[in-house]
Amino acid sequence: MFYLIGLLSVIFFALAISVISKSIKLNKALVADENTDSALDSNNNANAYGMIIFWALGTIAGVWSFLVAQPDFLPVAASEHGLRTDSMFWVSMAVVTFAFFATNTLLLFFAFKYRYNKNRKATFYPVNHKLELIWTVIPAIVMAILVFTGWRTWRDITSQAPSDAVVIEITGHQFGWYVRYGGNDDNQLGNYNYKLIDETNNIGIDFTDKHSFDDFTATELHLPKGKPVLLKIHAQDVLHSVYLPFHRVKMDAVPGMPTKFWFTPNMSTDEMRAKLGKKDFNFKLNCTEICGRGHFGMAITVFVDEPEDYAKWCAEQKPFLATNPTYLAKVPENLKAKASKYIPAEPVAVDSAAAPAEEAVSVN
Ligand SMILES: [Cu+2]
Repeated sequence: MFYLIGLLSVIFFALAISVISKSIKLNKALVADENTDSALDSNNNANAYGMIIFWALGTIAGVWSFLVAQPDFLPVAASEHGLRTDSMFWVSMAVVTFAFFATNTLLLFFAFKYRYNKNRKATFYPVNHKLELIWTVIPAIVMAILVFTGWRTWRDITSQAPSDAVVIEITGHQFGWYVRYGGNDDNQLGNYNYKLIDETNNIGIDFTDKHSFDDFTATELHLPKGKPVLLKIHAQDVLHSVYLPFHRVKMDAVPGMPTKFWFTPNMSTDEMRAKLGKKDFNFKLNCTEICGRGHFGMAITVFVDEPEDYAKWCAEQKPFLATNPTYLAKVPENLKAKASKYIPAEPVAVDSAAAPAEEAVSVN
C-alpha cells in the first residue's frame, strides 16, 4: 500500500514539476512575444493530457482504495432493519458514485477534447432548454426517490414496537451501561426514579410499583434471535449513545429525555462467529458519544441467543429484590405479600451484605 502511495506521489510530483516548468516557459514566450502560438499549443496539449492522466489515476486509486478497505467493512447486518438500512446505503452509494464518475469523466474529457485549437471556430451556444430540463428533472426525481425511501425506512424503524417485543432498559452513566429486564413473571419494567438511586439500586428502581418486584439486572445484554427487542434508553449524567454496530442500531441516551429503539436480531452470536470464522467473536454495545475520559471503555457484551437459550438464561436470572431483600422495606404495606414471594426463604443476612457489590452493574 505504502509503495503505491509513494509511486502515486512521485507521479503527481513529476506532473506538478512539468506543469510549473511549462508555465514558466509560457511566461517567457509571452514576454518575448515570439512563437506564442506554438508555446500555447504545447501547454494546452500538456494540460489536456494531464486531465486524462488525472482521470485514469483517479479512477484506479478510487477502485483500489475501495477494494483495499473492503476487509474492514462491517459484515452483513445482524438485524432485520439493519438489512434495510444497508441496502438503502448501498443504493445511495451507487447513485452518488455513478453521478460523480459520469460528471468528472465528462468534465475532464471535454477539457481534453475541446482544448484551444486555432483552426477550430467556437460555436455560439447560449441555451438549450431541453438539456437544462433533463439535467434538472432527472436528478430531482432520483433525489426525491432516495429521500422518500429513506424517510419510509426511518419511519418504520422508529415506529411503535410490536406488542410482543422484549423490553429492555439501558441506562448510560460515566462509564458503563446498566441493563434491566422486565422480569420472568410479568415481563414488564417497573418504574424508576433518579431520587431512589443509591450505591446498590443504581438505576433507582421504584419498589412502590409492583412491576418492579421481578425485574432483574444484568452485566451483559442477552437478546433472543428472531424476536423484536425494544430498548428503552436513559442517561444519568451526560449524553451517551447506544451503538450496536452489527445490528446497525444507534440512538442517543439523553439525560432527562428517554429515547427508544426497536429492532429484530436475525443472527445469533454462534451464527456470526461461524460467518466470520472467529470463534471468540462477540457483539458489543458501545457508547458513541464522547462522554468523558472513560468513554473508550464504555461497552458491554451482547449475546444473541436462540429463543430457547434466551428463555433458559432469563429463567436463571434472579430478581433484584431476591438478591437485595433489604429493599422489601421500600415496598408499601399493601404490596408486601406480593413482593415477599421474591425473597428467599432462608435468612440472607450474609448474602444481602455481599449482594450490593455484585449487583453494582458497573461495566467498563
Ligand atoms: Cu458514554
